[in-house]
Amino acid sequence: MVKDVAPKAGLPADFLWGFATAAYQIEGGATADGRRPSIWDTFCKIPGKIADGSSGDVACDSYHRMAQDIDLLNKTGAKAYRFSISWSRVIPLGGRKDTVNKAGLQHYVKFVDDLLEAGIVPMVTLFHWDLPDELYKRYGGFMNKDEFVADFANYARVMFEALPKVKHWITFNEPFCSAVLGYSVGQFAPGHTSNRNKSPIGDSSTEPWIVGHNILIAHATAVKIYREEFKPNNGGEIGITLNGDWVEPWDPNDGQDRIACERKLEFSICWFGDPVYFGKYPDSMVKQLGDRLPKFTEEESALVKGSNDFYGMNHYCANYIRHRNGPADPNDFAGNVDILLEDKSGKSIGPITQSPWLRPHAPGFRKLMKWLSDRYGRPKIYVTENGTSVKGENDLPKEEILEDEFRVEYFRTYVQAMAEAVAEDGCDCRGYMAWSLMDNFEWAEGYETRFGVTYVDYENGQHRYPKKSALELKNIFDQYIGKV
Ligand code: GBH
Repeated sequence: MVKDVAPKAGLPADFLWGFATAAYQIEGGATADGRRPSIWDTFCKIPGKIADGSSGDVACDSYHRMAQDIDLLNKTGAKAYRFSISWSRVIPLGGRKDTVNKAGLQHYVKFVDDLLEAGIVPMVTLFHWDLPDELYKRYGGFMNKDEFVADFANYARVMFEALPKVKHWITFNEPFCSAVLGYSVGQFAPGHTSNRNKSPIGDSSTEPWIVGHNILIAHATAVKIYREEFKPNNGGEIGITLNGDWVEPWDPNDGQDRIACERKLEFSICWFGDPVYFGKYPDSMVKQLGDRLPKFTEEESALVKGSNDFYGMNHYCANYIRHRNGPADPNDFAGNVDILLEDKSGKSIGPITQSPWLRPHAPGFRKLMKWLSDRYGRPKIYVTENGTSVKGENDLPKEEILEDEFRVEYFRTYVQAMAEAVAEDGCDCRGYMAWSLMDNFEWAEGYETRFGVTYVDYENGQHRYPKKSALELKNIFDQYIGKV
């Protein structure tokens, strides 16, 4: 018998940790200083799309509370802050021939200066789902490759130029969600789907694949611009953030379920990851989707291949995967599998939360980090999101919300799993941003689902109250940092 030894766990001394947010989820100020609508402003106006009928019009009012948010970050001990830019605040109509809004741009220049002054490292996402609405109306947004790529490139250049002090750039957050939730399921803006009960327009069998392809080209174009025109002087780094949850077979004794797990990872993560690291789509996707999956021209493939200085990893949970028999439905986007929360014996993958898709399963974090590290040749990884909602949290009195032991336990176990991936498995993980700094607009779920380490009192002037988890993260990281 081998004696059980606790796994080694540690993180490098210069490990960057902090919190993440996104512009539309926290800023509010929807029409302040010349901002124009994004596709999310428009989507929120359609009755039935957002659970509580809300929008990001006011949200956490962060546009007017920069100093408060920085104070909050300081209270937590965070070393870094990941936030996103509202494209239609900076270029209200969005396009390369449209005017740049000085006031909108200046807001971010000042915010970056103030963060740095407070000793907090900014990590900036250029695109977290809020496409300028005008670009959608003008030419179909993501669906129009030439126009979209050129307009994104212009916007990216404007931001690189304006924020030379930013050293960590993320092009796109979770392109999977823009493509699948926006153009297949229809749950996110702009709400395209083949389901005619939900939308008069959309083709779930083709559009998500075109959108994903065009986002990859836009990402790689922005990276090329950064590397050629800005990196030599500014010395920063740039990458894309991909969502990805871990997978376990529904029936561990069924070889087909085990193969289905790999296929599910390929459809959700490698759809974007393989082009970025290998210049091509995974074989499983080519096989299932045939001509519906766009082909990279040689030039595109060369452009996209190698377009990451780091891998941005968003990770929340795990699922059980069951293979399906027979040919895949033309609208399938998961690799012809069922995504389940319970295995064959009825065991849940983890405890229930407020989010139907999210059940914590910390061992999956270590396994996925290792899986990614192996597949992509041990890239430098930043965890750009990780966090949880809490079942029924919104219905509790404030004093109880502030004692969010469930969230604290989530962070304890997930950070431990990450520290094991580094110390035991040799993963090159250099940073971690918890989702989220504060409760915010949780997209189609509105404000009922809270992901924050800070309670935001929406009824009473958007006041912020740190929960237990806000203050606990520093203690958690202190245990591991410098121990590897
Ligand atoms: C993140 O995405 C977002 O970046 C952030 O803005 C958001 O607030 C946060 O998480 C919390 O939700 O079953 O195939 O349809 C969430 C990750 C990825 C969760 C896709 C739901 C559904 C996959 N999402 N997933 S599928």
